[in-house]
Amino acid sequence: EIPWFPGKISDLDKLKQEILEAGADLSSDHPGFNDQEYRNRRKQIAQIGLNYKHGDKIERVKYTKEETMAWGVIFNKLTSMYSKHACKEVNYVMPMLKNNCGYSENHIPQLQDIHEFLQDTTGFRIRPAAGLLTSRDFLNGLAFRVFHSTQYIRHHSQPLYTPEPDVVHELMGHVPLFADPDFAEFSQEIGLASLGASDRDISRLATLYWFTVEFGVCRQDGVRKAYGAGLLSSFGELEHSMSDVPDIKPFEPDKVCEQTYPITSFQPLYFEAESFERAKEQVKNWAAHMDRPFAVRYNPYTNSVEVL
Ligand code: H2B
Ligand code: FE
Repeated sequence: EIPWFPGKISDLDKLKQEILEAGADLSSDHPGFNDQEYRNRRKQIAQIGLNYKHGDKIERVKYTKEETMAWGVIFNKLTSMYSKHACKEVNYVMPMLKNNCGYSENHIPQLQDIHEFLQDTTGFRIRPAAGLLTSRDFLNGLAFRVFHSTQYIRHHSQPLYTPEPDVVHELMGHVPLFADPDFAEFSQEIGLASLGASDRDISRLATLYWFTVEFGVCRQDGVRKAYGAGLLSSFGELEHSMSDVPDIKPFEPDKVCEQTYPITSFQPLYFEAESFERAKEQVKNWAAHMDRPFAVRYNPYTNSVEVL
């Protein structure tokens, strides 16, 4: 039995937006757990994602002073580290995000502006998401070059910590590389592999995603650099990943997809990719041997998937 999957881009409206635990009702160690005002705010912003339909303009959020200040603290800390530790593609794109999307210390960028910028660079799209999606739904979106992004921000009491994705993680961590053509292709390749995949293969793909898009490092001009969003959005882990503390292994999908990992502490192990282009080929080859009785091909003219 092949699990249902979206065949055309507007089918993404049919995803149930089944929001996983951390986002739906905040668990008890969450910094915002006891703040009723924060919880209401989260609900209000989540509604934008729940109402969204393909082709709509993404409703703008009027962020409060408190929210913008939390953004500013992290924005400054992270950007000061990028020139040294982020991969060159991120450093190439950051100035464009400042010029085109209002990235600055005093302003939380709006998803609609980023969406339009990505449309012009790699054709990536943004859909507002109410919270953490299931791996299957999230990866299925990538097949269509759609990035499901949260729109709320972490609790202001702890600007350097969040137990779940928030707008800082999405906009600082993920967005810059979705503007890079090779990385965009790489991400779509993981997405296409997820369409109709077995639960077992979805879990393998989520692990590949974890060790690349979230926590990937690469080597550029002989120096280790960060490209994973979990690193680019956490100054503590960015420092850790560039130190000689963690173990570093070459990126090999067969091994990576079975690797276990902690989710509440810094990673003890990172995989180093040669380049996004090479990583894309590796994932493509890996996907060709997946346990799936069909292959898929993306039709960019119609934004639909052909099943072969
Ligand atoms: N949902 C949302 N809203 N944003 C993410 O970055 C995200 C997600 N990542 N669901 C997914 C899960 C990722 O951790 C993998 C594919 O499991
Ligand atoms: Fe992420």
